[in-house]
Amino acid sequence: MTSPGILPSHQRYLNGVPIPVARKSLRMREKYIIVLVFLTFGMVCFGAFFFLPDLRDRVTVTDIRRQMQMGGEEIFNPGHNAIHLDNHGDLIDVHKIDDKAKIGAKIAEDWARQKAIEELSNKLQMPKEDTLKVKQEIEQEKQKHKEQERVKEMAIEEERKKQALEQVHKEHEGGDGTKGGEPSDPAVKQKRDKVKEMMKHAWDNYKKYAWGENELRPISKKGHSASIFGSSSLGATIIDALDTLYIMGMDQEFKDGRDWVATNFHFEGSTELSVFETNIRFVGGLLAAYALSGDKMFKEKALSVADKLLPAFNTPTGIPYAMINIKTGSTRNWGWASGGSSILSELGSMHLEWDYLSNVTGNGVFAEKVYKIRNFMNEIEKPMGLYPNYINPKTGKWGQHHTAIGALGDSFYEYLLKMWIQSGKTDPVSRKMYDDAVDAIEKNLIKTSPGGLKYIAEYKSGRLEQKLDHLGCFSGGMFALGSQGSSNPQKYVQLGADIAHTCHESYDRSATKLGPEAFRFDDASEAKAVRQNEKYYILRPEVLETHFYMWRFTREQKYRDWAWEAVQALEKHCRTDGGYTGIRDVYQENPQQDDVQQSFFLAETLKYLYLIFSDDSLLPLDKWVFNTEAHPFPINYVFKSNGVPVTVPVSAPVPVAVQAS
Ligand code: DMJ
Repeated sequence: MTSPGILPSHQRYLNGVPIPVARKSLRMREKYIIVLVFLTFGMVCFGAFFFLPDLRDRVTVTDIRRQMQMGGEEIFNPGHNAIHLDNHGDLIDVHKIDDKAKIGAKIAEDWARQKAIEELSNKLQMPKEDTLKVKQEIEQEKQKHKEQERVKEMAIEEERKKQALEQVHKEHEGGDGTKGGEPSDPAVKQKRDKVKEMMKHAWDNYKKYAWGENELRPISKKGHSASIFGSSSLGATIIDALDTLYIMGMDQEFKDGRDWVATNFHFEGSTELSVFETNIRFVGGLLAAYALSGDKMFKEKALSVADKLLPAFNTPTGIPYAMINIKTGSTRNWGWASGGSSILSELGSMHLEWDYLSNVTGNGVFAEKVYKIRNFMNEIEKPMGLYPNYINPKTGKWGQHHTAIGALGDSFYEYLLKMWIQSGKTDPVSRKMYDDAVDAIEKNLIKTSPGGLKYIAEYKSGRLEQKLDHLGCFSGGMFALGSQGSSNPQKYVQLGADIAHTCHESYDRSATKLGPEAFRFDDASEAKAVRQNEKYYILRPEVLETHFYMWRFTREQKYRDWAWEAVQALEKHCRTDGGYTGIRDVYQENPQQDDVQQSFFLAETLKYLYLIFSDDSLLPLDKWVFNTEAHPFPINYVFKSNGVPVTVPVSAPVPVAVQAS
């Protein structure tokens, strides 16, 4: 018998009948084809073994998110440690080893499962299919139970966070140091009562003539609003005044203000307003009212305001724009600010409010924004160690090299120090930034006039301007406050005292005993305004703020005396029967009045005066830190990403890699 062969061969025919051909071996071509078929088969098996995904261990979106949350270099460089050397020093790919092991484990697991079902069905004397069904039902039950356990655990975790938050709130809200502080000396008490009466006069008239408006025109006896507040009546004076009313024990007034906020304050419908002013006055005022009273309504309102400001931070650097339209969310900077730059004092005065807000709401988005700014400003190169007043939020490059501790710069420095204080002095980054900034200011800007007055000059594109703003007078208090934790406390209390003295001189050298908006140190005059447009006084607090800190740090009577001089001057030149007004020229015996009662007069000026004549137990400085609008926040709140406040600083987000020139 001949074998038919597995492949076609050349058939021969005789008279049309095929002749059977017997062949001993295959032809060459046939051999090649057979080899090729085996090779292909081998490769398919090889490919399946090494490259088919293991369906059981599929990677999910949740896995990816978890990986990203865990952070680490491997997110961006996943293969960086996948290649290892084996015992012989040859390269091996650990992923392949891993795959093999997984396949092996899966086969073993399937086999074990089969076996277990067989054993079980033998025991139960059931057919295999039924045993399988029972097993599946048991599995489903187990899954259900697991899910219920997971939900339970989540609820317990949520409860734990809530309780932790509430515990921290309890420790900080209300309670000691938020009321009282009555001085034992009756003469001092009398002065304090006078300040309280001034507050009542300012408040009552606002309530009578401008309730719900932003500010009061005390002479025209009607409402007033500056462009910083946008187009709506947002009750700026009410919100700025709440905490002052609270600490003064003006309970009915506080309640009236509280009820207005609860029913009428809706942060919407307004057009374009200042991100900075809205933050320091509204977010700050509402949060302080919450911190003092524990009334959660204030916290909710603060959150509603801050939420609307968020789009201002959508810049490549995280540095916010100055203005925001809260209807449309559109943002912009002022053209006059070095070609559309953001302003140092504004971008740097968000931290205290937003960090605290994140802590009391458990929503980390606010803290993340301000840490991003803080880190960016830390990383950026500073000309001569100084921070210029302007920076472009898109490119991260400095604008005009103009540095000042007064207007445009002031509260940036204040917040560096206070971030550290707010953290319970545990945040070394902010402290170092503050110390370095003060070093650079000392080296480059602090001068002494021929008459012996210390002041902080302004640096403007290569030259010094011998001028100090009223706004810059806050720095005396800041230096004293920063003396704690510095390498030379005595030196900084002294610097604070020197600035306090100079600023007091600017008051004392005027006819009204109130200080001008800015004063110069030229040959002809010292601590006096020279230009007409620098001679006004608009009820600003900064000089009294410094007297307050100096009083607390030194106990020197002169600070109380200087504060009292200011009370008398305010009563003489600024009090009207419809409230308090600013004046146009401090050097005139009978100055013209500007007919505006600024909201910060109630928030800051009267608060600092009241505190100067109070005992230290009212808002003690180791428990409270004031924002730049004098709104007090509790110390020791530091944001942590799980929403639970702790007393150690968060490791802040990495700054974006934009460099300034
Ligand atoms: C207040 O709104 C704040 O103190 C701010 O930091 C600077 N200007 C005014 C008061 O002068």
